[in-house]
Amino acid sequence: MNVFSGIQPTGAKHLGNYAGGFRQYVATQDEAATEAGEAFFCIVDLHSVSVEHDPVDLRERTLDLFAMLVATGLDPERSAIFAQSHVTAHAEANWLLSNVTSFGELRRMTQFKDKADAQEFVSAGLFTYPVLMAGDILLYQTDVVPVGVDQRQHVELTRNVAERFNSRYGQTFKLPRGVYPEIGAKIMDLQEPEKKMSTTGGTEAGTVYILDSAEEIQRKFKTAVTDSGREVLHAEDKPGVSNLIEIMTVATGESIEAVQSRYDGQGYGTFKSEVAQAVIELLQPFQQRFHEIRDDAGELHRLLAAGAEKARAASQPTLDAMYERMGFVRLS
Ligand code: AQP
Repeated sequence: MNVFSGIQPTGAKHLGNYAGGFRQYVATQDEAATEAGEAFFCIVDLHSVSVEHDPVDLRERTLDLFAMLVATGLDPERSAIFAQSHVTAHAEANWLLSNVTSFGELRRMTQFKDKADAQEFVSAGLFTYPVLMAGDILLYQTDVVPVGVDQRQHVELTRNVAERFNSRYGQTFKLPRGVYPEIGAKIMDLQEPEKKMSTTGGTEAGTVYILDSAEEIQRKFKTAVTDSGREVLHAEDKPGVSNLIEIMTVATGESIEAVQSRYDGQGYGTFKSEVAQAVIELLQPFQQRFHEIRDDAGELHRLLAAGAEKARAASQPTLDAMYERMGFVRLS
C-alpha cells in the first residue's frame, strides 16, 4: 500500500492541519510499513507560489515544515519526506496531465472559487493547481491519500484524470483513495465556527497554531464562540461546541460520547479551559522537538536531499511510462 500526501510550506501550521494532516501522516506511515508499501510526504512548495508570497519566507517555511513533519512523528528513514521543487517529475507530470484535464472540471473546484475571490491577482497557477496535485499523487502509484475533507474534490478530480489517462493511453496509474479522519476531518475556526480553520481564510483569534504558546492557546479557547444553551453536546445546531468537542477528541483520543458525558451539566467555562489544556499537552512535545530539529540546518538539508533522492527514484518509472504512452520519442 503506497501512501502520498502533500502540504503547503507557506503559512503557520495550525490545529486543522494537525487533525487532517500531520496526525494521519504518522498513522498511514505505519500502515504503509506493515503492508510492505512506501510512504511519500511532499512539501508542496510549487503550489505555494500560486498566490502572492515572500521568497525569503518560502525558503524559511520550507525548512520549518520539514522540521514540523519530523517533530510530529514522521521518520525520514522510513518515509520519503521531500520538497516538490526538488523532484522535477512533478512539474513535468503537471504539464502532461493538464492535457487530459478539462477547463470545465477545473472551473468547478470550490477551493479555486473561494481563493480567487480573496486575491487581487488571480494566477493561472491557482486555477490549474489541482492538476499539479493530481500528478503529485499519481506519480507514486498511490493507494491512499490521507487528507482533510477540504481536499475531497481534488482527490476525486485526481481519480477522474487517472481514469481518463488510462483509457486514452493504456493502464498507467492506480486509482488512489482519499482517507479522511472519522473525527476532526474539518476543524472549524474558533471565532467563526461555520468556516474551516485555515491559514488564509479564517480569523487570527480563531486559529490555533501548532507553535502557539500555552497562554495564547488558553486565550483563544477562552474567547471561542459557543452557542446558546449550556449543554456540551455534539449537534448540528451547535457548531461552536461541536467543534470544541471534536478538538478535545483529537487531542485526547477519547470518543465524542465520553467527552459529552464528562462535561454533562458543567457549562462552557470549565469545558473550554480543559480543551485548551488538552491542546497544550498535545502540542508541547511537538514544539520542543520542532525547535531541536529546526536548529540543525545542515542536517535538515541532508535529510531533504535524501528524501528527494528516494522520491526521484520512485516517480521516474511512472513519468517515463507517461511520456512513452503519450507518444514522445524517448532517447535511450
Ligand atoms: N481546518 C482543517 N481541518 C482538518 N484538516 C485540515 N487541513 C487544512 N485545514 C484543515 C488539511 O491539512 C493538510 C494540509 O493542507 P494545506 O497544504 O492546504 O496547508 P495549509 O495551506 O496550511 O492549509 P489551509 O489552512 O487549508 O490553507 P488555506 O486555507 O490557505 O488553503 C491537508 O490535508 C488539508 O486537508
